[in-house]
Amino acid sequence: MMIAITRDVSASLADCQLSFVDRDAIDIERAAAQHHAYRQALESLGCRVLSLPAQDAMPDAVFVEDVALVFDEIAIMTRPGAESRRAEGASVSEVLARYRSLRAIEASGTIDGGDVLRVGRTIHVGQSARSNADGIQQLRALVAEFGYTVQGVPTHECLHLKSAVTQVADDTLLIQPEWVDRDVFAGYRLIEIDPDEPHAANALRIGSGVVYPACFPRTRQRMADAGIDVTAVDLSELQKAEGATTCCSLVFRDFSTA
Ligand code: CIR
Repeated sequence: MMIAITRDVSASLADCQLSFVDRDAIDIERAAAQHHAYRQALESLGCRVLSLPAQDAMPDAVFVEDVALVFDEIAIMTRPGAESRRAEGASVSEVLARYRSLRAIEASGTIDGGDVLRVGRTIHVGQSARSNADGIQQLRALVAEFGYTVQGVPTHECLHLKSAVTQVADDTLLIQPEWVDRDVFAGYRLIEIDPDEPHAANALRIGSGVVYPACFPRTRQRMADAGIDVTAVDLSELQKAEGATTCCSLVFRDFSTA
């Protein structure tokens, strides 16, 4: 059984952090409806979805991916790079503590979960404005005993590593080569996004399927052509807050029901 931790959309989402997209009016009711459909997509792919109540004082709290890293062996509470987001983790850690032994990134390290892409025993970490060298070194030390290798990866013109590259099948990554060097991922089968859809590299893999924004039909077709089963969801309002599919959940295996 897979668990997906999510959190309802904050009424204050319009006050979110923005780095690489221009501020545009966000329809909160529509964002909440899209988030509901996203949760249903996770359920349709076999997740048990846990919904935390909205945190209206924290505009970006819907993006739960950034506050924790969940591995099979442990979970690590991150220290998000944006100071406004540092209080978001407390309620998530209460839930995660039921499933994993918890560790934490300490000051002055910073990591955003959106920068962390684990593929097998390799953990790629974006060297972005949100994740610093101290955070990456702390992560390396925390996971070494479990046999993971941690590799820093420079990113350009995007918020997080997973804005630029995500895993869509066992050996296959979806990549935006203008935002991350594709040579770093030369050992994998790579699907490039369609150049007309620059934000199209963020896909959420669950089991043998992928949850994916409806607004990138060309890249979706590339995945379909590669045999990948894609569930499309409309996330337009969350995308205005610079979030997309991976960032709205923390998905992990529940060993207590395995
Ligand atoms: C932020 O700038 O932190 C939020 N507005 C968006 C976070 C998106 N997180 C993610 O993709 N992992």
